[in-house]
This record gives sequence, structure tokens and C-alpha cells, in this order.
Amino acid sequence: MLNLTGKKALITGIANNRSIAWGIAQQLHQAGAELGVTYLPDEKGRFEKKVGSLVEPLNPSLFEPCNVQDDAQVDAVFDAIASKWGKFDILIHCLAFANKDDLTGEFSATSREGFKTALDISSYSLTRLAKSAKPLMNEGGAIVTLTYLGGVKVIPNYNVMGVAKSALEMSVRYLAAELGPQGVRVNAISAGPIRTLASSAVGGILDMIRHVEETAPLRRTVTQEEVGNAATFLCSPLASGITGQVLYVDAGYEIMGM
Ligand code: NAD
Ligand code: 0WE
Repeated sequence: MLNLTGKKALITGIANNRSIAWGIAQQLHQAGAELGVTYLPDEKGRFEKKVGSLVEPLNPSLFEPCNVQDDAQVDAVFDAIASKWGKFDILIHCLAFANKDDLTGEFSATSREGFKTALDISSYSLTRLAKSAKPLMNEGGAIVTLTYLGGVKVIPNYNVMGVAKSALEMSVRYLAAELGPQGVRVNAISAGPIRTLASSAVGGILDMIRHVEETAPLRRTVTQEEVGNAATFLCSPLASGITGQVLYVDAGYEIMGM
């Protein structure tokens, strides 16, 4: 069992009990980390209530709204960290969004606005969070983001999200090079398809999951818990020599050519 006692971890991207971020939060908590959680605020406060009661058993010492498109909200999160924690150790970036229209049909039909939205929320947000996190992160700290094979290979309908994940993966390398000298590592986990709020809204996800179950070396998909374990490893001293990498947690699917 990994021991992250005394480490402070900020986790973004929990929407419900199927979220990959929830799998990561549970594993980090189990390893002894102290958690801070952000949620996407909505007008009716539904997410605040839902995510709030979900994470309650993990006793987060911070629970803050954060729409990553809003600089003021991002600043407020790190102001809260500075006053509550001073410094912290772990940042989990586990969010993405593209307009639904842009996740189907011809890629060339992607609008300028749709492209901007997908890249802003799904790629730029990592750099924006890293910018604020940088002065507050302890030596030995780690940043982990979530990516998908669609950022490297063409996956039908992933479309503009593939471009966004490609930009995200390259951002990991630039951030790793910049933060390395202060002892902060930056890595990505490329997860295989998992049924979550985001993926379930995508047409044909069940067929894709069946394809992975038939093709991947392990003949199955991966779980949120397995992704959580890999994230905990990447955030731990066991991964002290690893930065700038994309770790595939996909039951081996990525190695297959046929
Ligand atoms: P999810 O719907 O549970 O999580 C997506 C999160 O993004 C939600 O919590 C949502 O609130 C948040 N979000 C969206 N727009 C935001 C904004 N403007 N500001 C702040 N937060 C915002 O789905 P998930 O599948 O757990 O997705 C988490 C990450 O995992 C994403 O980066 C996704 O691309 C990646 N991923 C998912 C799969 C999969 O098959 N589910 C596979 C590989 C990678
Ligand atoms: O990154 C993702 C999901 C990203 C996503 C999903 C949605 C659905 C609802 C981003 N934005 C939205 N916007 C919405 O309105 N995954 C890796 C899961 C996923 O999404 C796909 C996939 C897989 C796998 C889309 C097309 C093809 C495969």
C-alpha cells in the first residue's frame, strides 16, 4: 500500500460516483492524502449538493467551485489553498468538454467556437491550473491529467476532442520540462474507455467498450479504481523518476495493430 500521509491533493473533475476523478479521489484518500475538491458550479447548485455529499466521507479540507473557463474562479481556488494549506503536493486534472455536435459527424464541420471551447476546457485548463499551482507546490509534488488514445490515433467521432487531447499531451511535456527543476513532476494517464457521465453521452460508446473487450490483451476494459491506483502511483515517491510521460491504463489495447 502506498503511503501519501501528510500530502495535500487538489482534485478536479468529480461529477458523480462514476467519474474517473472519484476513483482517483478514493485511492488518494486510502493512501492517506488530505483532499481538496473542486466542482463545476451550475445555476441550481445541483453539482455542489451532489458532489458535496459524495465526497463528504473523504473529509475534504477544501470544497470549492471551479469552472476552468473563469480565471476568477481558478484564482479563488488557489487563494483558498494558499490560506488553508499554504503549500500543497498533488494536482489532479480530470476534466474535458466539447459541444455534443462536435463529437459526431465530419471533423471538418467543427466550428471556430466549438474548437475554442474544446481546447479551452480540455487542454488550456491544465496550463492555467499549473500556472497558479506552480508557486504553491512542494518539491516532490506531482500533477496528473487524463487523456485518451483519440489524441494520438483517429477514433471515429472523437473529432475535436482528439485535437484537444493531443494539445493536452504536449502541454504535459512542456509543463514537465518547466516544473522539473523545482522537483514537480507532470504526467498523463491515457485511460481506456470507461462508462462515465461524459462517455455515456456519446453515441456508440457501448459498441466501443465491446470492441475493447474483444481486442485488448486483457480482454476487458479498465475500472475507475485501476486508473485511481495508477494516478496514486504517479503521485507517489515510487514514480520519482517519471515525468513528462503518458501512461496507458487501457488493458493493453494501445499496443494492438489488428
Ligand atoms: P465525467 O463526466 O465524470 O468528468 C468530466 C468532468 O469535467 C465533470 O466533473 C465536469 O464537471 C468537468 N467539467 C466539464 N467542463 C468543465 C469546466 N468548464 N470547468 C470545470 N470542470 C468541467 O467523465 P470522465 O469520463 O470521468 O472524464 C474525466 C476525464 O477522463 C476527462 O479528461 C476525459 O477526457 C478523460 N477520459 C475519459 C475516458 C472515458 O472513457 N470515460 C477515457 C479516457 C480519458
Ligand atoms: O474524453 C472523453 C469524453 C469527452 C467528452 C464527452 C462529452 C459528452 C457530452 C467531452 N465533451 C462532451 N460533451 C458532451 O456534451 N472520453 C475519452 C470518452 C469518449 O468520448 C468519445 C469516445 C470516448 C471513448 C467520443 C467519441 C468517440 C469515443
